[in-house]
Amino acid sequence: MKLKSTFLLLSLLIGMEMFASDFKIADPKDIALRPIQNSQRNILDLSGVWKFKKDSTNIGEQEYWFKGLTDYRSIAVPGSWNEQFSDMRDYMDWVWYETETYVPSSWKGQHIFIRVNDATYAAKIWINGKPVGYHEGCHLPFAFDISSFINWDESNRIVIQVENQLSPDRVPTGNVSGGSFESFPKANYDFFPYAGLNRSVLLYSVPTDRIKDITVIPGLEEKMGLMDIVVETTDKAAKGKVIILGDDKNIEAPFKVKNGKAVVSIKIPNVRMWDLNDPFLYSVKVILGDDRDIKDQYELKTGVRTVSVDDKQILLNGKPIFLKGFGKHEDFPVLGRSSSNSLVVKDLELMKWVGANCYRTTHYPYDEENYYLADQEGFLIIGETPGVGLYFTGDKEQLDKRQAAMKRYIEEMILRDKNHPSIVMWCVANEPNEIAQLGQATIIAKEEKEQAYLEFEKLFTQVREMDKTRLVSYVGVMMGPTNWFALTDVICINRYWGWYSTPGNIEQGAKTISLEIDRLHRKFNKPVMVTEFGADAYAGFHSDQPEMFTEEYQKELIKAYLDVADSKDFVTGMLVWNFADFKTSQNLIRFGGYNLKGVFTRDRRPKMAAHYLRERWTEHKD
Ligand code: BDP
Repeated sequence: MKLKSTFLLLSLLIGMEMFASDFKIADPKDIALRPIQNSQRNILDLSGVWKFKKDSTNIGEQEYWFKGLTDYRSIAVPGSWNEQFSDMRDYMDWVWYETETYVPSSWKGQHIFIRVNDATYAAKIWINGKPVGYHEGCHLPFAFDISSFINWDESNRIVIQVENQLSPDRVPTGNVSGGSFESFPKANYDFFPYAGLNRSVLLYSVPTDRIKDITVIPGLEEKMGLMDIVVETTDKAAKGKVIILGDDKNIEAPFKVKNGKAVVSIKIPNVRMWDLNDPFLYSVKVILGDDRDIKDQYELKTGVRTVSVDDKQILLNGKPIFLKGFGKHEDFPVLGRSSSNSLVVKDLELMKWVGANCYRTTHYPYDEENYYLADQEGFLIIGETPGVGLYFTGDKEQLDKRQAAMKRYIEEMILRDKNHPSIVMWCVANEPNEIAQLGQATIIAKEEKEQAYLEFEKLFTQVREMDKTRLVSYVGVMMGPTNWFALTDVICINRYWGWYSTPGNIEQGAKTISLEIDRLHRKFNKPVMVTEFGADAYAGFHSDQPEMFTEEYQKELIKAYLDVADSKDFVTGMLVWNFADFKTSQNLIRFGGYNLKGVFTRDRRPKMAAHYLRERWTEHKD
């Protein structure tokens, strides 16, 4: 009896110790450099089929599931669990993933990290039964140094717990009372809240004295290209050099690290600019140490280009550029929101096929491969945070949590994506509003409106402090506050006149958008972009006269908006909503659980509108 109670007490204590043990919070700085393979650095991609178990009562931690799953099923990583298991389509609570791997013995002596490229929404990691770290937030990577957790010469168990509870204190928001989208699952946005390890999980090794971050700040003086290269290292007082290679150039500049940082300014005579017709990339190689003793090295490719605005246009390398393209989603049958290089390539090929030159990463940062491809292929990207369904009034505690999430997202996104020439503008948020209920802002007091503006302004300030080389905007919703455009470089609006408002009447819709953008331009004297416009079209559905939900109506509405844009010299871009049909939560206005505003179907077949855009945009190509 005594023995039994001592045993119970002991296991309780061990248990308490386990629960109380600290999960480190991920440090955004650890994701700044994408893992690469070279002679100092290694990668092991853990993509494959993992063990998986649902934990609807959140009992797993108490039952030590981190020591190994029993009664599990198999799941593909990367992948969204909602697509792989029909019985878990709408499930958003806790699940557990497990895999095992050896770590190559050649990595001994280095620092070993785990990098999860996306766990939507919150994740905890255990290695070999020991708690490692915690991260909250979707669509962006996080990493932990796991060197001290590794078992050498034997298999290592990696367990990750993930949950995707939809909540008003998270971003994107969910379960918002009075929110705009009455849907199931109750996300406060229409794309399906796909959950899980949607992108790859990697192990990688780096030297102890290493490069932690490289920021390349491009500029131009006459024909002289400028690159300010900021190198951050773990080694407080090291030396090294930067080599710029490309276009018959081989420019070397030494540096000395002070307090973990060095700034190298490089001039490139007769620079070859990164442009849409010639997306030339220089190779920037940073070497830490000297030729006899290279401690670490990292090579990235980036371009020299400038982005600016005047009162009417966006200028790329000083020349006006019209942004034509789409908002899209990471979305495909079976894959859900998980990454696939085939899809990344296919989508860019189709966008080029219709003559587009730009897309916005609606409504979250995409898998990194998208940006590398756009750099190489000469395509423009507006990089968006996961800030969708944001509002800035109501419960203060929830607002503070959302603001903290946004702050982290902005930091993670810019750290990860800052060196891509393809990204010309950051989009701080999609359709933020003063209040959760669309169009109800009149019910809040003037002070509350001012307070909401100040909160939103904080996000802009953060972006501008972190990156002074790109344009910054947000995308405004119909009936949302327009005074917030004071913060932006470009006025970006999503408009559905002729669809949600004045439905069926394209002519009226075109008149309204025309008047509205005239008014906005007069008020702010900034270039205007319509970042969303479009209509649902059920592929194969036709009518002689354009009628809602037919391919004809979609095409005619897109045409009418593009005609309006062509008639105004201050419209600097038009992005059709959407590139392809995509899965949504179930909702009265989402037939079959799909948003059908794609000009391609979900499996990437062109509707009439795609053919129309191809005619119009390839002809208009300069
Ligand atoms: C816009 C949202 C977008 C939706 C779109 C629509 O930004 O995410 O999918 O409406 O209703 O307001 O199709």
